Order: sequence, then C-alpha cells, then structure tokens
Amino acid sequence: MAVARKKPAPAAAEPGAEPESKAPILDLGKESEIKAYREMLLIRRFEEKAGQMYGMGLIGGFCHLYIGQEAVVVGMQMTIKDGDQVITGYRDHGHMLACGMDPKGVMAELTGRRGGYSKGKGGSMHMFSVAKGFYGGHGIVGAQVPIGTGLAFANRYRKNDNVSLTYFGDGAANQGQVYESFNMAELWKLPVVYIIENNRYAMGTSVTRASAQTDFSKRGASFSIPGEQVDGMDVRAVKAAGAKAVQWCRDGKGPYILEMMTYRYRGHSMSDPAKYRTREEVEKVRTEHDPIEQVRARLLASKRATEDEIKKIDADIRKIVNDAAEFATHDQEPDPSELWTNVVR
Ligand SMILES: Cc1ncc(C[n+]2csc(CCOP(=O)(O)OP(=O)(O)O)c2C)c(N)n1
Ligand SMILES: [Mg+2]
Repeated sequence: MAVARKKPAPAAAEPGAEPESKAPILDLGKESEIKAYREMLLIRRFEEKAGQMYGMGLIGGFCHLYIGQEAVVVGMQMTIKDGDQVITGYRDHGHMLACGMDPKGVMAELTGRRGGYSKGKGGSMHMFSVAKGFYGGHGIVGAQVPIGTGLAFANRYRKNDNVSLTYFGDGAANQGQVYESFNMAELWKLPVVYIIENNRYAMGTSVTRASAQTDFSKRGASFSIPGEQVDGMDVRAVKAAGAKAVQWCRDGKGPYILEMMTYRYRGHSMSDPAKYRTREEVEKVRTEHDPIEQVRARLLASKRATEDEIKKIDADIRKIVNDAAEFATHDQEPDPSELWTNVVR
C-alpha cells in the first residue's frame, strides 16, 4: 500500500545559506587568511591535476574529488593541534593535504607507484599517516565513524586531551553504525567532533530524496549531542564553529556535531557525469559561494595581499602540484614480489 506523504520534506540547506544557529564569524587575521588561501588552493589544484591524470589513464580505480569542499577541512584543521586525529571516507585527498601529508606521496599513491603512502598498493581511498594524525581513507560508507569514535575512546582511556575529527557525508549519516557510535560517544563523553559534510548528494541521490530529516545538525538530538549548521563554504565560519566544538571535546563534555553545508562541483567519482543536477545549480554555487574565491577577494579588498602576492602564491602551488605529478608519473611501480607483503592473512 502506498503511504501518502503528509507534508513535503523540508528543503535541504543550500551551501552558503545562513545557518540557523551559528558561532560568530571572526576575522582570521592576515597570516591565517593567507595560509587558508594557500591550503585551499593546494587542494583545488591537486584535485584538478588528479582529474587530468585520471583522464590520461595514469590513475586507475576509483577517484573521488573534493573540489568545492576545501573550506571545510582547511577551517577545521586550523582548530586542532599535534596529537589530534583526523579520519574520513573515500573523498580524502583534501584531508590528507590539510593534515600536512606530502603531495608527492599522495599523488604517487593515486598512480600506484612505490613512493606512494601505501607503496602504490592502496590507491585513492587507502592512505594513512599516523605521523600526520591521518587515520584514512575508508571506502566503506560510514565505516570511519565507529573507528573515529574508537580513536576518541583511546584518547579518553589514555587520559590525554586529544580530539578525534570524524568526517562523513550526508549519505553516510543515514547509516545505523553512525547512531550506535553517537550513543557510545555521548554515554562515555568521548572527545569526538562529528563533521557531516553535507554536499547535498550521495552519489546521484539528493539529500531531499534520501533523508527524512535534512537538518543533520539535529541528528544527535536523541542522544543529547549538541549540533549546529555551519556555512561550509566560508573558512572563517568553519574555523569559528570548529574551535567551539573542539574546545567542548577537550573540556571533557563529550561529542559535538557540525553539519557543514557545502557542495561538490564534480561528479561523485571520475566516472559520474552528474546528470541528476543542472549545470546552473553548479554554476550558481561556483560563482556565488566559492570558498577560495571568497578569501581571494577579501585579501585583495582589505589590501592584505596584492595581486602580485596572490600570483606568487598561485605559482608556488602550481609548482608543488606539478612536481607531485612529475614524481607520480615517473616513480617506479611496486615490485611484483610486493604482492604478498602488507597483506593480513
Ligand atoms: C556500505 C556501503 N554502501 C554503499 C557504498 C557505495 N557508495 C559509495 S559512496 C556512496 C554515497 C555516499 O555519499 P555521502 O555520504 O553523501 O558522501 P559524498 O560522496 O557525498 O562525499 C555510496 C552509496 C559503499 N561504498 N559502502
Ligand atoms: Mg554527500
């Protein structure tokens, strides 16, 4: 029997929309604003290059680009310290770069070369760097949520003040294991910030088609976990909300949920032509809310940076990315004897 819908599903929050509850947006200051610009641009250019290299057949397997979402990870990274942990799903190159992992090692992993973070045997979704506090890189949707909660459990058990930043998408937020994790995290007051990157789609399914409650900041309500919506296209808003949430965790008050309202400009993965949305929808976000363009315009308007200084940053970033691509193209593939190493039997 068909069930009649009593009321239409609420409209999903748009990227760049004014969130209902928000921490005050604070000026980052000159140095941090320039740093944020550099780091977001590094992710953007790296991902564009990865897209090109995929097109040239140099990258095989899956490859999910983070273009459009850069302000989320860069803003959050500004709120943490050494010892804190970051974990995410398969849209992970931006998180690795923001954690300070070497672009050469990340790109070489994408091309399956021995200088890659997983010796060329893991690919896009399977890279780790404990030294940089990055715990993956997980291809199973939502699987990182209990693991990120476990990292927070370890922090609590060891009585340190480290915090786990656990990222996942709007689609993953509908999974059962997320709510088991929420329950334990609040029950044991674990220091974990759950960062829901709401980019409005899970593969080709929009949030409004898949979610009964599209305000993801409320998803912890029945566990008494506080949450807020954040303009995930504005690095200042991300940093302000992130700093509050991280402090909440460090103070021993338990988990916190941040719903980042963001958008991915590219398809779900390199093989997705994204026919489920219009060009206009993408263009509108790009032209009105682009996270990098916002900072660039602000730097110039405030005279914190000149056109020449911005050009110099752009050239530096292009060189880093070109060097990474060069390395990833010419480094050797793993020796066939490596087929049986690093395998759990
Ligand atoms: C357990 C599981 N189910 C399904 C898939 C296939 N799958 C890969 S990504 C994805 C969509 C997830 O969307 P979302 O959580 O919104 O993250 P986004 O891709 O938008 O970053 C699905 C269903 C999977 N990898 N794992
Ligand atoms: Mg999504």
